[in-house]
Amino acid sequence: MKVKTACPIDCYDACAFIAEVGDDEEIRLSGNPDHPITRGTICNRGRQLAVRRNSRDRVLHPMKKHNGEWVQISWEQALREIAQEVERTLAEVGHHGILHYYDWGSGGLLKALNQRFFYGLGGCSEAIGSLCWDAGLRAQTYDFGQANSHSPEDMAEHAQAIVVWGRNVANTNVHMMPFIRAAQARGAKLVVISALPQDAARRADKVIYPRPGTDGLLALAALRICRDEGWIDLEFVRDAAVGWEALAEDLDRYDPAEVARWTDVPLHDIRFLAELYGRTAPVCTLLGIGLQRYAQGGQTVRAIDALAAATGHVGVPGGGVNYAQRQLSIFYDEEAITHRRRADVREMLRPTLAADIAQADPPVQVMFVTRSNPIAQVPDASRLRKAMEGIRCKVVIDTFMTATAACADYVLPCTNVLEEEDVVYTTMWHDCVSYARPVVPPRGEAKVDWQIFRDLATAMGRPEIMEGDVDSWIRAALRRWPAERIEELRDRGFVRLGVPGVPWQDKKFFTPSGKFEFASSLAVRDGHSAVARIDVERFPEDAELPYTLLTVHPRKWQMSQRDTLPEAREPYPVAELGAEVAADRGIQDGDLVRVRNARASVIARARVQAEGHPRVVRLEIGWHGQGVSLNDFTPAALADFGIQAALYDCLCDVEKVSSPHENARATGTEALAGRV
Ligand SMILES: Nc1nc2c(c(=O)[nH]1)N[C@H]1C(S)=C(S)[C@@H](COP(=O)(O)OP(=O)(O)OC[C@H]3O[C@@H](n4cnc5c(=O)[nH]c(N)nc54)[C@H](O)[C@@H]3O)O[C@H]1N2
Ligand SMILES: Nc1nc2c(c(=O)[nH]1)N[C@H]1C(S)=C(S)[C@@H](COP(=O)(O)OP(=O)(O)OC[C@H]3O[C@@H](n4cnc5c(=O)[nH]c(N)nc54)[C@H](O)[C@@H]3O)O[C@H]1N2
Ligand SMILES: [Mo]
Repeated sequence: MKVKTACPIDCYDACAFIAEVGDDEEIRLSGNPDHPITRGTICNRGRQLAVRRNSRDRVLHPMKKHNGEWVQISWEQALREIAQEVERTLAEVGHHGILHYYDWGSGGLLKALNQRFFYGLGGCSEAIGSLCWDAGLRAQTYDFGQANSHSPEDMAEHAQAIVVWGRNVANTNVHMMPFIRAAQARGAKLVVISALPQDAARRADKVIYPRPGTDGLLALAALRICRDEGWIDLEFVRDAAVGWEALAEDLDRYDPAEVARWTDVPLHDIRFLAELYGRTAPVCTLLGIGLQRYAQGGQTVRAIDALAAATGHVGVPGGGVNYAQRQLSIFYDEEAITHRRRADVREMLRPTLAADIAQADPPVQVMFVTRSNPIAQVPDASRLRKAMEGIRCKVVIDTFMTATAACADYVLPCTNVLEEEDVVYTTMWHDCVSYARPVVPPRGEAKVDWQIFRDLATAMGRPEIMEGDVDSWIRAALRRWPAERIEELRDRGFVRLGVPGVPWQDKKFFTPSGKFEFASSLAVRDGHSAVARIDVERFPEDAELPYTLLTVHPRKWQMSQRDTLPEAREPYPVAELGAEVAADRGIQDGDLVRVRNARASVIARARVQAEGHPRVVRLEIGWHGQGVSLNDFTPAALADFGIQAALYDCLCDVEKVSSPHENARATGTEALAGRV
């Protein structure tokens, strides 16, 4: 039997699946070949969803922690006890005493119904802001009015050069690669600018490895060269933009020779970049999320926007500064199913969650976690562990006993996407949306999230909060769609919404001036400089911690969702070390090393990298073991714009601890490593 369904993973690509079910509910997932973007191929993360569905380690029953041990309980008991905890909290401190922490572990539209339960109680405390991409979104809001991307086909057909700037395309956005290859086959050049070595660099005509967090300087120095050489699109800056003069004057701050020293990018490469943007047309920039996870991450994105805009690559086929795809929000009405506007919500910030919980008045008495694994993903995670200890009742809804679930009092088993009906609507890139339908029945006693909240509402005598059914909710949230389109979505398994493939072609922007804003009035309103500005004083320096630790997205799995992979059983994570780190510390491939900073330390297996910035250490996020989450290393600091965690402003040191031979005898890694 073949079923059309969809991948709900938080990702650029958002694949449409074909699922084939064999004996014993064995499931084989492949890509839907009709999908115009993902074209029948899927990645290992997608395939793992079938393995996760059938995994032995999956949580199949409601669990309660009793004297530190997990015991299986009935749904009836779980719901009754949790309902009592919620009611007690409402009576003692009111709805702000209930915290709902969620993220985008599933991109199903109906997952928003989780929020509806809490809004239906009158409100709650809720985590807002982003561990992901908010500084960059805000930067593009200042410049363009909204973060819009070109269609992949437009890039493939028209770009003369593609600059992959801080996006790990070959791993985090795999379906971009065929479009890049198509452009290259036409003769387009590929340039990769990355702090870390990247698979896509093998296909590149040019690779630049800047010091982490300094790309804004690089962009502004290149723009200064363009200004001095007269490589500016004068028509664009005069007719379609405001503030070019102010920025042009400000560029005097960025002497290319000095910038070369700060960024570790040779002067001739800064010149190369200037020539590329100044003298090639059109240039398509594919901007990643990584480079805005710094104290000046928002300014960095503005600097790159400015470079591309001033040299004439905005609003033209084959151009664009492609960071996110916000043209799609008009198609969905989440409010219609969540009713958030009626609720009284106390906001806490994802990047500083531990401190916000610790300071909360009234205090948080009950915490719910859905679609997320914050102990693995929130910066300075050990503080969050402590903050959670102070919360009377913690409920985690998930399919596995995650690092966060381990800190909970109740774990409630939810369905895997292959057991659900939903509209999967989150993509960070293209304009397709997919339909998920049940391929197999729920395993064990698992229930879909909305059903868990409906049952909880019923246990509280408040069933009206979760009134409705799948069909009526989908029609309400998609109420702006013609009815035929919903039918098409169900029949084909996906639809293409059809947004402009070349945003801003009419040179009308969503900014207050209606133009591209090199000088932004909204930035000034928010307390920032009017024009993109990078301040070298704000780059972190610490003589004791000479290297930058980048805890980036894993190649083979999605964030912490690695339970079904062999890596999950490895006692040591792999630390990829830049060439200077290895040379300074006398480390060779395969050595066991200690990576440490003031917050944490971990024993890792070294892999020395010839490529990449030489003073960078890479650990793939989502690993946990030795009593640590890799986010024990990261600071709970905010980036400049929006509400964004500056996760990559993280310094560290590395030392060799023993040879691989001693590894076999290395016992008690807990004693060697841990939270400091
Ligand atoms: N395989 C896989 N794919 C994923 C995910 C996953 O977990 N695994 N997660 C999904 C999600 S949630 C997201 S947000 C996206 C993220 O997708 P990406 O933006 O591609 O990945 P990140 O891990 O956020 O950022 C890492 C990249 O940023 C670069 N980088 C870091 N700092 C700098 C810098 O200062 N300058 C420059 N030039 N480059 C820098 C690194 O070299 C690396 O290539 O991926 C999605 N896709
Ligand atoms: N140090 C560091 N930290 C980071 C990042 C980084 O690059 N470095 N990246 C950040 C980014 S970009 C992001 S997006 C966040 C991601 O943060 P999270 O979204 O918390 O990441 P995951 O580890 O994927 O955890 C998702 C959890 O949701 C569960 N889940 C999946 N589907 C469902 C469902 O339908 N219902 C329920 N109830 N649960 C479900 C999964 O089993 C998994 O345990 O992490 C951020 N944290
Ligand atoms: Mo993300």
